[in-house]
Parts: sequence; structure tokens; C-alpha cells
Amino acid sequence: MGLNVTEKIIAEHIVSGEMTAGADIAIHIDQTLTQDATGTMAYLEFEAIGLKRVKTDLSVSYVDHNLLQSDFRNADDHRFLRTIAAKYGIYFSKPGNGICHQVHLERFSAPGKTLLGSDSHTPTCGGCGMLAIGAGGLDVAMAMAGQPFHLRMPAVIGVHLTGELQPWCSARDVILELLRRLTVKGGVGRVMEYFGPGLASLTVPDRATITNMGAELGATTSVFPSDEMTRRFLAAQGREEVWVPLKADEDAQYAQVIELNLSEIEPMIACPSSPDNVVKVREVAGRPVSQVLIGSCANSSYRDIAIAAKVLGHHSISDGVSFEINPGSRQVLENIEAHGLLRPLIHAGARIHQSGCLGCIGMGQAPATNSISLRTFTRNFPGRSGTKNDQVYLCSPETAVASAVYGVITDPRDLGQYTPVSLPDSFIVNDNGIIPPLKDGSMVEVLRGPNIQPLPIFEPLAEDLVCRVLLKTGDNITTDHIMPAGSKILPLRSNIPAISEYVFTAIDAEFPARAKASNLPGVIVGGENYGQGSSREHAALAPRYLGVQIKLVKGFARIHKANLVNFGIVPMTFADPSDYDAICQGDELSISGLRQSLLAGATSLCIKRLSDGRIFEARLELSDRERQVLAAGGLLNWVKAQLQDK
Ligand code: MIC
Ligand code: SF4
Repeated sequence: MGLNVTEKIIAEHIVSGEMTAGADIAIHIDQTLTQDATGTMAYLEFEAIGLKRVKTDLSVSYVDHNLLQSDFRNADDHRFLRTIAAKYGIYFSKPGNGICHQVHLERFSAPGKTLLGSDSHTPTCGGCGMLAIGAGGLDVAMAMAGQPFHLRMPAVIGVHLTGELQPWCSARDVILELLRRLTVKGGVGRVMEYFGPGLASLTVPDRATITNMGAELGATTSVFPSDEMTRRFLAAQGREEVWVPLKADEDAQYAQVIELNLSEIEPMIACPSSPDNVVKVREVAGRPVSQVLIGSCANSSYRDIAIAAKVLGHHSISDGVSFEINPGSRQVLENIEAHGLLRPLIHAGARIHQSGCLGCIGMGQAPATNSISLRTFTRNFPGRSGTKNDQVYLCSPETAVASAVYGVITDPRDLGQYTPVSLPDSFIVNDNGIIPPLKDGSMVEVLRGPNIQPLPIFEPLAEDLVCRVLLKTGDNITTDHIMPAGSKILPLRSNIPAISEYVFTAIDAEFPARAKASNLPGVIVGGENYGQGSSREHAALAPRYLGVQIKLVKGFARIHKANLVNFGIVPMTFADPSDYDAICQGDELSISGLRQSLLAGATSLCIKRLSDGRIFEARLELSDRERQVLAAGGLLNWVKAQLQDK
């Protein structure tokens, strides 16, 4: 039987396990990427493993999230990352050089290779035919140490593309349509693989927009074949030599095939406050808008900004709108300028910012109270923008610029005649924002500021536990709820004691104090798709620091579950989801023989509520390796013990 693209890349990289959906597999990782907000922790973890140099073909450290530098802390992190990169053989992309995913796509993506990144939007490079997966920092540190990446073999879903996008409709509308159909948990345990005649009209940056926001579907990753379009993109980047053709065999199978006719796609928009709350732009047209932002790793490439420039060449921005551009990379900005497209933006009054994540992670650009902000960003989770009760809508650059012109949400087709954007045959390439690694970094001194605190050390798992439910949450809890970001909290990413003061404060301001006052280990109860969104391992590490030992939920998002295991929090699911209703905050629960059950491979165990003796059955859906890691109190403990045994 023939193979699809996903299976071909996995088959080339598999080190253990069988390629059947749901089986535990491990794959070799060719490339890694980190960004500064997860990278400081990932490199502290890499240091703790104790190697002299990374073992990957290529590892890149990007600084793109924390660019605000309101005091010494972010600047100290940047310096730490620069010196760590020099010491351990890692490329360093300087602050302002661009968003990790955009720069990686431009300068390092390579069809057929594997990429593991400490950021949930790592699948962006799937647009170039890579198997690119987001993970927690510790998993990326292990990959840099040459260890394989462990995951469940995903089911491969084929998305059969036919037709061609119509004027004013673009890749963002495609992925929004999929989010409308499948929801934020529709991709869990799956890879979305695109194929069919519709590919012919999608450029690599278009494809990258689609694979990028596959993260919002909860998918393990998303992938496109590598074809003539891919070759052209790589040639335009001066990197044609890394191109290889890669497509599914004629008789390849998919677990399911989704039909998508591009000709039928209309401008779509995700309403507050979830990326799957999608409707046609027409349905919400006319709502007044106060802020319009074009940027983020999903939509800040050359074409996205060029579209805005072409429209603003003969329209002005509505008086009531702040229209802002966050270019995805310095390369994007330089090429926009070279093609005469910066001038119309400046002339129209656009606020042009440096390249980086900026408002997408709440680093500035917070919208005004009770006003609509339209963004080409990836996520509109409540409060992520930095404004309480925010009203953030997610849309294409076309819809964004049309709405900026009219001051109300506008279907871009109302702009009339469409001037398509074509990509340059050859981009101006300038890698002076990327510092290559030294041949020998052993003499480099790693510079640490006072905000960079050592990693906390955790005890191995206890045999018997009496614990307390510290919080009960609902469905689709995001890692932004668990460990918020933004300009106040992001600078604390390398300081676990300090950042733990903000755990769950987005939904319960008292949580950190309650957890610290508890004389018993903590349990968090949750609903479906618990931990969706960001890959930030701080959403596991900081609760663990506050004594959380168990998460008992209806269902987990992939990356968060892996992070929980890595930091010794036992992920359990309700055997009977209706038990969720019976359990309450404050309940004291007892679990006997927890460690033994895990190590013996038990797939469920009994939890007893002390007040009335009621038994809740909890499932343990864990691999053998995950069980050992949990028993050791986390991945670092486990790895160190293994190294000692050797
Ligand atoms: C995000 O978009 O939520 C982030 C910020 O890029 C995160 C990483 C982080 O929290 O540092 C992600 O997507 O993984
Ligand atoms: Fe940065 Fe936003 Fe992309 Fe996350 S989603 S990497 S914050 S641009």
C-alpha cells in the first residue's frame, strides 16, 4: 500500500514503534527551533542535561516574543540566549529579525525534514513540506541532545483541495472555514495533510498560513507536499539546493478525506473569543472597528502586507481606526520597501512596528475598552490582547484592510476591483540578523541576569496520595488561562517562583494563594480539550511548583498533556464523564498505590472522596515511558537517573 506525505516523512525518521494510528512512536528530529519566551527555560533544561554541543543538524534560537524591554529582564534573557547559542552550536536570530516561524520558513525550512519547536505554531514550516511539530521546551531540549521525540502516531486526515480561491479570498479564509467545520478540538490526535488540484494556486506562504493555524484545530501538525511551488519559493530564497519533491503515492490512504472547494470559500471571520467561532464576514459586517492589526506568524508575509499596501494606495484609513502592521520578518519589511509598497502604507497613516509577535501575545497593542479589534493573528482567547472583556476578531489581511478603510467590519469584496499580488522571483536576502554558531563554543561564558533563576527540583511521585481539588474549570481551558502572558508576566518566564504567582489568575485571582496555603497536594479538575493553545511548559511547571500533582479532566490537548508528564503532574481522564459534575472544588481525595499502578501499566485507578467515600474511576492513558517519567517526578529526574545508570 502506498504512503501519504506524513507517513513518508515519519518512515524516514522513525526510531521505535509502528506507524499505526494511536501507537506510541519515537522519531528522529533533524532541526529544532526555540523562541525567547519558551527558550530560556528550554536552554536551562539543555544545560541541565550536561552536553557540550547540540546534536541536531540545525538548531535556531529566535528572539521575537519579548521585545518590550521595559526593564533589564527581557534584555538579560536576550543576552543569555545569545551566549548560550554561541556556546552550544545554535544559530541566534536577533531581536527584531522576525517571528521564529516566518524566519524559519524563509531561511531554514527543508522539505522532508523533521522540525521540533518550542512553540505551538511550529507547523508553519509544514507549508514547505516539513513535518514540523510544536512541543514543550523540555522535549525540544531532549531533541537538541539527540534524543528522539515521542508521540502517538496521529491519524492522517486528507484535505482534498479543488478549485481556486476567488478575488479577495485567501489562505486565512481556508483555515477559518476548516475551524468552522471542525472546531478547536477537531484536529486532536490528527495530522491534516493537503492534496489535490487546488494546491496548484497556493504559494508556500499561503500554505504556511494554513499549516500555522492547524495548531488552532489542535492538530499534531499539518503538511503540504513539496512540489514546483515549493521549489520556486526556495529558489526565490536562494536555497533551491534543499528542495526535494515529495508527494503522496497514488494509492496512499487517509483515515478520512475532507473535501474543500477553494472556489466556494468566502471571506470568513472568527468572532470573540475562540478561533473556531467562525462566520462569514457578511454576517457581522457593519460592526464598528477601532483597531486593525496585520501581523503574527499566520499572516505577516510579503503578500499579506502587499495586499494592504495595494488597497491603501487608493483608499485612506478611517479616522476612528488605528491601523498597524507588524511585519513577520525583516526580510518581509525590506522586500516590501524595495517594491515600493512601504510608501503607500506610511502615507495612509499605518503604524509600522518592528518584526515580532508584539500584540499577538499581549506585548503592547492592547485594544480600547468595549471596542472591536480586528487582527490577522492566530488566537483570540479572552483577555490575551491585554484588555479585559476584549472583542478580538480574527480575519484575513484582505478583510482587515477593507475594515480599516470603512471603519466597520467589511467584506473585502466591497472594495471592488482586485489587484493580485505576485511574489518576487527572488527575495532580497540578508542574513545579518542571524548569527551562525561558533565552531568551538567551549570558551564562551554564558551571561545570566538576576531574573534567571535555576530550575526547581521535584520529588519522585509518592505511592499514596491524599490531595485536594484546588480548582474546577470548564471545557477548552487554554494555557493562556492557566499561565497568562502579556507584558507584565512574560518577563518572568525564566523565574518560576515569580511567575507561579500568576497561575490561573486569568480565571481565579485567589488561586496562587490558595495553592500555597494548602497543606495537601493539589488536583485541578477540567473539561474537554484541557490545555489547548500555546506550548508553554510554564503552564505545567508553575502549577507543579505550587504543589499541583494531578489533573483530572474529560480530555487533554496534546502538547499540554506531554508537558504535564514532563514535570511530574499525573494527567488523568474521567472514565465516566458525568463524574465531572459530582466533583467539587475543595473535595479531599485519596489515591492508594498511585506509583505502583502507574508502573504496573494500570489503565485506570480508583479515587476516593474522603467526605462521603464516593469512588471516581480515572483513566491513565500513558505510554510506558511516560509512566516511568511520572514515577521519577518528571523527565529531567528520569533522564539524569538513566545517565547515572549508564
Ligand atoms: C502563543 O502564540 O501562545 C505563543 C506565545 O507563541 C506560545 C508560546 C509561549 O507561550 O511562549 C505558543 O504558541 O506555543
Ligand atoms: Fe508569536 Fe503570535 Fe505566532 Fe505565538 S501565535 S508565535 S505569539 S506571532
